Amino acid sequence: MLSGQAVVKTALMTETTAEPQGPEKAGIVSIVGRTNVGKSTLANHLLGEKVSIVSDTVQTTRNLIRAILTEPRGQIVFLDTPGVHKAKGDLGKNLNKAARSAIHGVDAILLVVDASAKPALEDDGWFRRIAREEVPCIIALNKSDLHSDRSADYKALWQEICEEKESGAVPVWASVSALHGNGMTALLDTLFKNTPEGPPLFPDDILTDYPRKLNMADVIREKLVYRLHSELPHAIAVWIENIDEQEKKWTVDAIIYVERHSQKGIVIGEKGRLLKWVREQAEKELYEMYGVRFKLTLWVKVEKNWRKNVWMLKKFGYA
Ligand SMILES: Nc1nc2c(ncn2[C@@H]2O[C@H](COP(=O)(O)OP(=O)(O)OP(=O)(O)O)[C@@H](O)[C@H]2O)c(=O)[nH]1
Ligand SMILES: [Mg+2]
Repeated sequence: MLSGQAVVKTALMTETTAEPQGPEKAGIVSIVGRTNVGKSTLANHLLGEKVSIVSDTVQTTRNLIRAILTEPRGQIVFLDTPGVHKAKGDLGKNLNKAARSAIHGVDAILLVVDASAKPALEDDGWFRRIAREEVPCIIALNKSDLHSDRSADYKALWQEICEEKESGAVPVWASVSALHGNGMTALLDTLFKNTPEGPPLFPDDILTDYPRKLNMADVIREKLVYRLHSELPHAIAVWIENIDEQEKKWTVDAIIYVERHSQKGIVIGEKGRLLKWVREQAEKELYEMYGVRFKLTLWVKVEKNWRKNVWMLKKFGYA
């Protein structure tokens, strides 16, 4: 539950190796990489709680989301970022820019790659970007549960780029499966080793400072994206218009923005079936997250070219 921390902490403490308690530690770790490599899945697993939505569509994450892990040995504030990909429009370009600048002013960089596939152009870009960074870099070779292991290709690429850039940077390589949780203990130990001394940055009972309205909108978008294909997931934005918090039930009005009338029909589905499924799934997940029943009302609105409209992008926090 996002508001109830006790469960989360117990789960995490059994998973991590107990270290003798030393001085207080606190730091910010930026989780970066190309789109779809599993950054949000990893952030959620490191935290033991879902704070960031996940899908197999590109640029699922559209905002910078802080995932705050507090343990007896210290606090790490993970920054989940949008995945970089070849962007055509303003939305994609803005998200790429936000992700690229998220490596500045942090204590360590956690670059995630999909080690089950060959390095892509965007991986090359990230390697070049971090090769001369002064902060510690950890490269998570994710999706280790899948059979094809291309880790050696990533290590060779790193070598090549460092030679070209005359950099002696040596990252820590960590083989993980964010989906199944393999390699998490070792990864967390490495991250805490690279965390500077200092008092916590957030109170110890906070998992994220991501605004509730944005989180609720993301949960609805995640369910939509799960059912929609092709270009449609990119043409969708969700906005929470109103929340009425009663003790036993929260009544929420949400607007689903699409760009064309034809898309509106697809989102609603035959006899409203798709929208009904989305509503039910989102209500269920929000109940699990917030521990209170939800009554969602979903409206679908056409907003032509919202992805090019700077005001709309600002409204959603995408610019
Ligand atoms: N097999 C396998 N799949 C994974 C693993 N980690 C993530 N995935 C899947 O990869 C897809 C993308 O995961 P996300 O966590 O949304 O990836 P992301 O890097 O945050 O993507 P963007 O937000 O678009 O940048 C989802 O279908 C995940 O279930 C893993 O360790 N193994
Ligand atoms: Mg993501």
